[in-house]
Amino acid sequence: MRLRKINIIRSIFIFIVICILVTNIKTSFAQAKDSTIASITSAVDTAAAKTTASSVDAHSLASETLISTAVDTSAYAQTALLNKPEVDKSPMFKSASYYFLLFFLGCIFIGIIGKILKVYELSREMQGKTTPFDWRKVQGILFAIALVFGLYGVYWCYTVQGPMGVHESASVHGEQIDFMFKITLIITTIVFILTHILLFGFSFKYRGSEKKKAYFYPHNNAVERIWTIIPAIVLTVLVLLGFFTWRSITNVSEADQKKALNIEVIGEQFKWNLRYAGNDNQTGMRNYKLINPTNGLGIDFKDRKSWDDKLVSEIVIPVNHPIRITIGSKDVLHSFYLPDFRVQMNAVPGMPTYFQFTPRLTTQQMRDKRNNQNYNYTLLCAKICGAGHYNMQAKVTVVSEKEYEAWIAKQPLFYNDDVKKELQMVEQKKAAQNNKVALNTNINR
Ligand SMILES: [Cu+2]
Repeated sequence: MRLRKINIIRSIFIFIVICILVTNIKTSFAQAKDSTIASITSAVDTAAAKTTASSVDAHSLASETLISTAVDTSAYAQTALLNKPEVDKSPMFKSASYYFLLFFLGCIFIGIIGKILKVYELSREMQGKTTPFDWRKVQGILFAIALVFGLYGVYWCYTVQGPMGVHESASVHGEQIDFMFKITLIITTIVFILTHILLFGFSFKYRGSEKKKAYFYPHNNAVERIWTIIPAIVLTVLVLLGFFTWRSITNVSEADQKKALNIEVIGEQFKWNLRYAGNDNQTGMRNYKLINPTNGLGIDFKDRKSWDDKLVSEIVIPVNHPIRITIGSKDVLHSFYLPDFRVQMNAVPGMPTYFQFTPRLTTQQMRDKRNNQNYNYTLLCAKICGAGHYNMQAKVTVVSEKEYEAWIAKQPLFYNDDVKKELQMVEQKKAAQNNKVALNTNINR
């Protein structure tokens, strides 16, 4: 009975493996086909780009490292096509079943080696010879190797990956967040190194052998206290530090809110809509029912506050001036993310969120600090919101107060005569349609 059960389970398992194999082969074929098509297309595109590139000043386009919002997406696509011929990366992306199979094959390989060694040992035992492998010794040595590799890994992360990590914060509150990160990193590094040495070092030093006998040591209250109380204190300190830091960043008094420059940022698949509040420093109301091709954000123009609002394609903000961002979304969850300023807040449909921060370094100052005259601050989306998520970005420039004033004065009002006319036409159309419907229903009665 038991044997039958095992046989059934084995057959089901083999069936699943065969199914995965078949699907994997199919997807591999499809990928191969896609990559051939992609490489042909990219080859054709590159050839076309080469012919047109001579007429375009390619150098000036290359210096444009970031093009903001979907308004410029088509231009961006063209720029990318002209300057950077698409590298065919399709063979790099494999399906999940590929990695599952790879793991499965690895396990089988290790299993087979193990079985061969076992058979070898058994045959030696049958011949009355001792086994050549002392597994306890082998495992002890493996622990020692893990100890050395683990410690080298820490060194490698700090020396190679460290410099690639986050650089100086460009906002005032960002320094508090960086301090928290550093404290957490120092504590966790010390704990990791100590526990790593103890865990693997002891496993190596006290590895089993014929000569040693283990000492039975089931419990020690003092040790239990030490490894419970110390982590509890450390974690409490870290959590409280995080809690108070976050409160100090997000709990802004009403007086301080009034001092800030108001900007509204609305996420949409796949662009950021940016609205400046104008002279009154208050953005007008929005209503999703008012959304139409002319009024993509559904701004309510009955609200006078909206009359001086300005829709722009990039964020320009004055240095050392508090900025208050009202964040929203038209469709799915997005996340307003300014890595340089340590600002991140979800953009939630139907629920405005806020983030107030003060930039402390202008774009030029950051360029000088980073020794890169092409560096730009960037607004990104930190939620995987769909296929075009990667391109949901906008340029952010921090300038002096004077430069900001000059820039904002140049930006046109959204509620201009053309928009007024278009909106009037939309209203008239709606009214005419409503009248028609009312007339039809009356006739039908
Ligand atoms: Cu997004």
